[in-house]
Amino acid sequence: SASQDTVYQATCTAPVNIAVVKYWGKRDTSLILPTNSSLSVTLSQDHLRSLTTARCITSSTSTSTSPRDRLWLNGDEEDINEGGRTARCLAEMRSLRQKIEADNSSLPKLSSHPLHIASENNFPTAAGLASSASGLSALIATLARLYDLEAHGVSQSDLSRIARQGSGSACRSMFGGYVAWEQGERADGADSVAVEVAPASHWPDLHALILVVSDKKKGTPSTAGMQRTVATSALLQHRIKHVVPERMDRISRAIRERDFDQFALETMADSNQFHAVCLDTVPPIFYLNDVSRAVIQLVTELNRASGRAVAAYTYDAGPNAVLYVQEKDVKLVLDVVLQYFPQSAASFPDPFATGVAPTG
Ligand code: 2P0
Repeated sequence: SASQDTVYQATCTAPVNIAVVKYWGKRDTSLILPTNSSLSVTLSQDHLRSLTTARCITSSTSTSTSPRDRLWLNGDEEDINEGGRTARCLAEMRSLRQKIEADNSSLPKLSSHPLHIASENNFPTAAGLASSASGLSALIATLARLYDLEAHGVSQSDLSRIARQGSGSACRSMFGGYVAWEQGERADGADSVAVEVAPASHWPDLHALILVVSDKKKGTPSTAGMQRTVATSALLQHRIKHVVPERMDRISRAIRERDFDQFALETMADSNQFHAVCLDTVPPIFYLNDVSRAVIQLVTELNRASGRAVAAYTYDAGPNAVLYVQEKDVKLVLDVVLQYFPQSAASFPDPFATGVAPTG
């Protein structure tokens, strides 16, 4: 057959996203269904992205007796655990391809061959940024291209549903710009998908500054931390019922209207509440450190003295700050930050990585 000597290969990239309304809590840990909707800004791929290549091994002369899927992350081979998240994503993608092959007998039977996948990030792990979102998103985008799924009616939202099962926040990296992950109501997760709130071109004036406060690995992994919060925090129940739904509406409107003051207000309030929920967990989870808190005070004082929102801070499951800033204020904010936190080569080898947000 012709496929014997044909190499099927695809390469895609996917961006990092930083949530302004935080995802924290699952109602279904297996399907990765969240307890609340979330919303993120996609960062430019010039600075931060995952790049993934997938190859379908169709050779009939393979020396391996039981050919299997293989995965390399930043050059090192990783196990694909049976029943794990990666295995699940691969199975979902194969099953979509299988349906298309069943309806189009002329298509090569890629779904029955093993995959070799290599993925790398263009940002150092020292940046302290979660790479699971861009990594899992790049995996799904690459397999979708290899399997030619979009030409056969599979949408970005369909793909986000699969990326979600790799890592919750990954579903939001399937789009550029401003992206909501709608929590959905169904038990099977069919309506728990990412949707575009606005494309990157809608508000290109917004920049993200990443302040690396510490390059140490965080204490409590997100997956375990959020389950402890679901099990123990009364504040989380208040947040998901009475805070997030209205905040999703207000911040979506602020983005549509390019209202930076409102965007900043909601972003900082949501970061604060996420970390309050962590503190309300038993035993408590601490992600912010003294430097994180000093940055919060500095931004608060800068905004107060300016009589308007100049910068909006947000923190994920670690001490590093992301500041959202309008283009006209980038220089001012960097100057002020560097004045109060002079770079010290000894303690911070690469203290400031700046990303321009957002782009598709
Ligand atoms: C977010 N974080 O919305 C929140 C804010 C961290 C703080 O999504 O278990 O790696 O793989 O679904 O997506 C980190 O959690 O967790 C996260 P899993 P994930 O960006």
